[in-house]
Amino acid sequence: MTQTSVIATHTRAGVRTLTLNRPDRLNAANDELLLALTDELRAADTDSAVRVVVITGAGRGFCAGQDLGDVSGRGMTFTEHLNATYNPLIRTIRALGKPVITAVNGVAAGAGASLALSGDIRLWAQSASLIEVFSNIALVPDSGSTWFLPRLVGYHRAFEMMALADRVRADDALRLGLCEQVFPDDTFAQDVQAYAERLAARPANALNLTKQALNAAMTGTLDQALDEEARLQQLAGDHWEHEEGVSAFKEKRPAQFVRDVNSPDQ
Ligand code: LHQ
Repeated sequence: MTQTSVIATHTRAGVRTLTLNRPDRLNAANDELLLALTDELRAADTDSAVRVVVITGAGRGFCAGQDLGDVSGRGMTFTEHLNATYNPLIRTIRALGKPVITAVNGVAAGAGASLALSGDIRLWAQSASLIEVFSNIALVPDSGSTWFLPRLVGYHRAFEMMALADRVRADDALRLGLCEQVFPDDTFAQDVQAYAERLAARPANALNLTKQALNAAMTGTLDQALDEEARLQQLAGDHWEHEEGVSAFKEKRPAQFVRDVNSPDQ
């Protein structure tokens, strides 16, 4: 376990867990936290021992959005602040060459809600909730909420959530497609780790290319998606993982997609 003041980090079985660590403030984000989290994500991306990244929160909150008591960003305009901190963080998550799980252990509000939605996989504790809280302080949803949310729930429900800032609880979040799984509070950390380890055993190169394909398809046409699939499929098919998957199928055994991290082609 390594620890800066704001992000606690530990790695187990190919899973790097980054824990937002300002529990007294429900992990509300200041610049230090946002920049440290972005740095940790970039480090995880280039570390061959890491196959999956988990972002979660310490204590009873996931992230309460911008720390409203911290004025460190206020030497800048709102636009400059977003461009310097939140936007690079969200872009880093979406571009990361490894799956990112947002493990939403408690309330996710404002930019914290955007962060919760930004993962490739979203796992919630039963007591977690999400609030598009921005309009309570007469701001516009940011950090990607205006992009993520209508794609998940449609324009009208997204607008309602943003305009009224009602709390969405886990059962509704699952029904609305804001998360993939809900786990009991008392086993949440273990359940997330087990889920992440299952993902870590999957073919890392193929998942990276799948993420690239889906990201491109989210903003493109069918023609573009077909071309991109054809391009990326070549990269997948040329990789040892594909050969291993086919061999395992023929030999009627489980595929072994995890090799020694020191292996040159890993
Ligand atoms: C907090 C916070 C917080 C500081 C709880 N700050 N202390 C981007 C760029 C530039 C500028 C502006 O914004 C943005 C993006 C954004 O994220 S804007 C949205 C900012 N976030 C909010 O407005 C959320 C404010 N918090 C809340 O509405 C509630 O705390 C929620 C609904 C999250 C949780 O409610 P409760 O479970 O009832 O907890 P609580 O309110 O009692 O909070 C516990 C403590 O955490 C409390 O401190 P205290 O010393 O009284 O125990 C809060 O003051 C503190 N806290 N959020 N964002």
